[in-house]
Amino acid sequence: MKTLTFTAIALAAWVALSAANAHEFKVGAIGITQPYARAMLPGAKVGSGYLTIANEGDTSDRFVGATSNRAGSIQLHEMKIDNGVMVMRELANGIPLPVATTVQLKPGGLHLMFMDVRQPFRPGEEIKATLTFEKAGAVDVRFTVGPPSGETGGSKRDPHSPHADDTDSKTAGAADSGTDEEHGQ
Ligand SMILES: [Cu+2]
Repeated sequence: MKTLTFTAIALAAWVALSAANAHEFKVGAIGITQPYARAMLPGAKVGSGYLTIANEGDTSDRFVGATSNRAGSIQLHEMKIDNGVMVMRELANGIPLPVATTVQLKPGGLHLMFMDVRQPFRPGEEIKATLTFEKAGAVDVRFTVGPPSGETGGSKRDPHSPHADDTDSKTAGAADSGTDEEHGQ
């Protein structure tokens, strides 16, 4: 009797745990967890989005693109340190998803770039988007809008707003720097 109760509790706990770990979105062998985007400043035209992609299939796949009614286009970007300088580039060939790997798009690394955004993302909003994978196909997801950049600290030098420092110094550090977030290459 005691054992049975224990088993029931363990099972309940396990079910709760697997629900928490479950992928929020799935297409074929591709599981997508926790898509989130950053809130944007008023007037900003470019927003960034992040998510975790797991390939649980037995063939490699590739994340090739995304679309959203909230953006003119969405680019796949990579940010990395090159010769001590943070640089960003568009990944025209998409992001490879080898067999049995999980790829994280996160601040400071791979990310989605929402271009030509007409209505800046606000905290708490959900941004609908469609992600496309070379083999698995397309899947609709929702990006939850979290706080603006800097939530983990250390993002002061985000190259998405390369002119932020200039703007700040010219306007003597006004609260709303209204960066135009120029996004060359
Ligand atoms: Cu970018």
